[in-house]
Amino acid sequence: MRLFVTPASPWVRRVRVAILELGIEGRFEFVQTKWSHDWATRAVEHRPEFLEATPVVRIPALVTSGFTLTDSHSICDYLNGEHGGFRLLAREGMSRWHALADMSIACGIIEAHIARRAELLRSEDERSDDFIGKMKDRELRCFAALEKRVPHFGATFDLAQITTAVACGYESWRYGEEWRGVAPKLAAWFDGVAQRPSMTATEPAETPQA
Ligand SMILES: N[C@@H](CCC(=O)N[C@@H](CS)C(=O)NCC(=O)O)C(=O)O
Repeated sequence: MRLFVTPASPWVRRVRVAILELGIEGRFEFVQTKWSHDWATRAVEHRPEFLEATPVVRIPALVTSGFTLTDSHSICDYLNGEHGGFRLLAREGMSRWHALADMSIACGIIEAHIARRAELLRSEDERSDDFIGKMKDRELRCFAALEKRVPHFGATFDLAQITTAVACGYESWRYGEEWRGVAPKLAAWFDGVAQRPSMTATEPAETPQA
C-alpha cells in the first residue's frame, strides 16, 4: 500500500502513529509530497503520481490494490477494522461513542490548526486577524474540554488518544505552549505519551518545499 505523506501534517501523523501502534509499518510505502507555501490559496504543482492517486489532492491519501482512501478518517477506519482487529476503536457499544466524542473534539482542534495555518500563509494585507483569533479560541476551548476528559482516558493509546496527542503536539510545535495553561492535566498526560516510540518517530517537521 502507498501512503502519501508530509512530516508537517497532523492528519498524516495520526495515520502514521496508528500504523506504528499496530506494528504494521512494513506493509506501507511512504511517499513524500512537496508543497509550495502557496498551497493555502492556489492550486500548486504536484507530481503526476499524486494527482493520479487522489482527486482531492490532500494528504494523507492511501492507495491499496483495491481502492484509494483520501482522508485520515477513512484511513484510520480501514487500519483499525482490516489491519487492527478493532484494537484502536471499538466496533460498537458505548466505548466507541465515548471515543468518538473525544476524537471529534481533537479533530476540531486539528481542523482549526490547518485553517489558521492556511490563513497565516496569506500575504499580510489579505490575512484576517479575526479569523486567526477565532481558530485560536476554538483550539483553546477544545483543549479546555479535553482537560475534563483526562480522568476518563483508558489504558489503551487508542484512536481518540492518538488524535488528541497529535493535536497537542501540533499546537506546541506551530503555535506555542499557551494551551498548557488551560489544560494542565492534559499537558502532563501528553508529556507522557509523547515518549512513545510511535510519537517520537513522527515528530512534526517543516514540509519539504516544492
Ligand atoms: N479531513 C482531511 C483533511 C486533510 C487535510 O486537510 N490535509 C492537508 C494537510 S494537513 C492538505 O493536504 N492540505 C492541502 C490543501 O488543502 O490543498 C483528513 O482527515 O485527512
